Amino acid sequence: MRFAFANTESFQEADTVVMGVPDEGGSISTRRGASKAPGRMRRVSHRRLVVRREKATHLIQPQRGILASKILDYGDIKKEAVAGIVERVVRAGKRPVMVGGDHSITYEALKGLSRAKKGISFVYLDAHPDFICSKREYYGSVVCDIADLKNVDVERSVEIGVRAPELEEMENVAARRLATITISDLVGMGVKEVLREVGKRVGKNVYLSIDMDVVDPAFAPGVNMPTPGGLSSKELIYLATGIASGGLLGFDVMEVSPPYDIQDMTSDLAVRCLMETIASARNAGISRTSR
Ligand SMILES: [Mn+2]
Repeated sequence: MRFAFANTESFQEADTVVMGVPDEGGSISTRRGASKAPGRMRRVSHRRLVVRREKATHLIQPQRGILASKILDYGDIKKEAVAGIVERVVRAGKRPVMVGGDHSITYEALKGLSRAKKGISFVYLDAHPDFICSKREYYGSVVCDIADLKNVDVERSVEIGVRAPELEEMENVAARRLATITISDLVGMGVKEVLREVGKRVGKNVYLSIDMDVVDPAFAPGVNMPTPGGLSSKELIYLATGIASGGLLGFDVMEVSPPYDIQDMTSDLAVRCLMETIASARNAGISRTSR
């Protein structure tokens, strides 16, 4: 099964390449299930983004205009293959979109991206900084791992929605001068001002990573690390589409855990966020020849 919004089978024709990465080997949580997310999200997309009427099917369109993107669902791939495929997709002038799986997959994506592009900024939506450096290459060290990649510019990157940092993470954030817009900053600023701040901070090659635990458990209970006091569904979509419309190299949606979900509401939101973000993404930073 493919995502309901996939509308081409041709790599050549696609401008967006979506891949599932059903892997949670980088998670040390006792809550298992993130590897089930890509499959579940595809099924949910057919229930929630498709209207059936008199034998015909109609795809639900995004909020802003019609879905003009040519989207290939590449299917599920192994975590070890992510970096290579992302590199190939980006070099072909297309936008890679990863669906996890646990958050450590983001490091693999950035690894591939950083082989093809320079001056990469990341925008990281997460309840947690994921900036542990005393243990590496797991879902708690993602930002420490990607900060070490050449071509990733930490000082022109930003974390949004943080509300549950460990002491070590606060020290690492400060030491590496990573801008952080906590959830209370966001409440004070409003989402529109957050987007303005992001626009001022990031360079032209932007990668967006979404940990679904950035959303409040009231809207997204089916995650690895539910943390109260998070974004609403509409704030998530407003932020993700706003960031995307400024130009996006690629993005990911991680950490949905279907076994902990309630009537697929987290998968449903994640799928909606995928479709809306793809639809809003502008081609800035993407060209078939530049590197
Ligand atoms: Mn995370």
